[in-house]
Amino acid sequence: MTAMRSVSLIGAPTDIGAGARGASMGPEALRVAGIGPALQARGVDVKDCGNLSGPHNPWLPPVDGYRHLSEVVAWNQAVHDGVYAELQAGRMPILLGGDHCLGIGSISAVARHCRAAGKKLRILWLDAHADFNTSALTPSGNIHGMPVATLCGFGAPELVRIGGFSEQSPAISPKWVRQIGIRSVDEGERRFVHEQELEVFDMRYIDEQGMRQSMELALATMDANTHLHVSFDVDFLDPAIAPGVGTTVPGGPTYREAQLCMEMIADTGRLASLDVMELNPALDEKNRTALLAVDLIESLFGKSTLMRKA
Ligand code: HAR
Ligand code: MN
Ligand code: MN
Ligand code: MN
Repeated sequence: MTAMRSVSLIGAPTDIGAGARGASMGPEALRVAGIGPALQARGVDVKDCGNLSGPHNPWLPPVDGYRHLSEVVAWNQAVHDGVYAELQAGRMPILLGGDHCLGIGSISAVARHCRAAGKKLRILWLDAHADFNTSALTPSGNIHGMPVATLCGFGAPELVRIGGFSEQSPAISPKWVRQIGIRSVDEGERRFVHEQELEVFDMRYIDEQGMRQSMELALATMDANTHLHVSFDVDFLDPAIAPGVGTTVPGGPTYREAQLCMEMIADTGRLASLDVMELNPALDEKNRTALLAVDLIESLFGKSTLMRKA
């Protein structure tokens, strides 16, 4: 990596799509854990854009399979505009969530940018969950369980169309997505994942083949023209090391597995945008989950124990 990278931190302090309150405090917890200085130490030029704003969380039950749909639309439009502006300025956006419904705004902006620039897009979805529900399939109505399906064109029209996309021409194709660490998928969601042929490296696969083999396959088919987007849901990590999330699922990657995952992404040199989502300081212990997230992001930006040959 020769060119100095320019990163823009964009805070999205909301839990509007989640089933538990508190992810709205995620951006500040990541700043307190030192995300800015950690990136600067990697030789990155860091600009903190501050926080976006949007409607408060009214904490209401779902309507027609969606909780807080109009508020989720408003927040995602704000995220889309914020992320798109930084990409157009030639900077790498890092979205500080906020719950994972905001992946819709972030990734639609990245897709719009790639479409205009003629770039190939690959999305690595690091998560305990597939986030591939629709309003008909969801057991909860929480839109943070729906971003991947929505981006693929299966979602509320107001969300599918953010960034000028449509049901006929959605932001992304399921073929561009690789999911890692999955271990909680709802019944109807599972069928839909198979039907749409999402490429999933679930925990069973990682147990059997190892993180190295999983990441080698997930990172294959990238070339010099690829924009790699990483959507990092902090609940990807095992709850023993990362308790500060709203929906913990046992049996996630260990500290070493997560480090290897990040290091292998860094080695590609293709990382061009990032979401850090679902961190919930209200459920954390002395900010340890935020500190761990920052540690892993350092690895994502090339920090390794020993100097490597160029
Ligand atoms: N699958 C469940 C649902 O749709 C839980 C989704 C939880 N999602 C997140 N993001 N925490 O991955 O309700
Ligand atoms: Mn998620
Ligand atoms: Mn999750
Ligand atoms: Mn590290």
